[in-house]
Amino acid sequence: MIDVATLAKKIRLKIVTLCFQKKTSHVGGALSVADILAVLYGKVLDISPARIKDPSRDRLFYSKGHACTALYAALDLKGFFEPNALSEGFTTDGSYFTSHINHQLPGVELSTGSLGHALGVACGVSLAAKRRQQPQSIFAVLSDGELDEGSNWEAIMFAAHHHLDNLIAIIDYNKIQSFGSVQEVIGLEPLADKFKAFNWDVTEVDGHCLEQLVSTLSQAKANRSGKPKCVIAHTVKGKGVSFMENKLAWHYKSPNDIDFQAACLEIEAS
Ligand SMILES: Cc1ncc(C[n+]2csc(CCOP(=O)(O)OP(=O)(O)O)c2C)c(N)n1
Ligand SMILES: [Mg+2]
Repeated sequence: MIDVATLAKKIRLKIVTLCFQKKTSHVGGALSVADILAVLYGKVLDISPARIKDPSRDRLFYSKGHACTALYAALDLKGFFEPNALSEGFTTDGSYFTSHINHQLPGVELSTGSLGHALGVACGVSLAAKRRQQPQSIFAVLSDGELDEGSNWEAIMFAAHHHLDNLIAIIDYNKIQSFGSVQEVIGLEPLADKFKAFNWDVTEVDGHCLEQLVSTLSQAKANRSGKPKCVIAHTVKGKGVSFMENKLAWHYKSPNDIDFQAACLEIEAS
């Protein structure tokens, strides 16, 4: 089986390749979440293409649908798609590989892109699973800028009220949104205290340390303490490509020939 570090590297290579070939955006937010998805799909989630219809499998709700290349890459590497379907279909007219994730694809639970919706849906699914006494865990991956949406805070209250301890929210806290830093647009701090005040269990991790991610996410999955769990993953937008790291421009910019060659060399050498 492919190890998590190799999976993360392959996810990054696929992200930059898709964004280069199809001239699409959101490469920075896709690279920041690559390690989180590698750990989830490589070690933590009880999901496989063969078990898509199994009601007791885990669920991942990916709220930052604009950063679709990261999720598409992870699912592709885990065998959810036919060979070449992603590379040929991505953003092609009539294809389900749309530039914001699409639930018509195997492994994608919810079409997202309009930010602020996946956590609420994940809450409903978590509540249903508890009422049916199903064993699985429900994960929701959110971006930081997305927390400006009030719908998230309704979901955060709802989850604690219903003791949804089968729910794990992961915040990709890369500190940058589309037109400015999180701090400039709407500051989130003290973010951990906010979740704690809403009666969630909170853990903060380095979102690029694979060992920390494996142990934190596995523990969050195992711990059924009566509270929903939030993992605040401190990340770097553009992580893995030095000239994209912490650069606002790479929210929307698409790599040109030179950027693409340089990015691949760096990722391959990492
Ligand atoms: C409801 C809604 N408002 C605005 C947008 C436009 N938009 C696309 S990405 C984005 C913010 C990106 O920043 P962040 O949420 O932090 O994502 P990341 O840094 O992970 O890319 C915005 C405002 C949107 N997709 N949905
Ligand atoms: Mg962000």
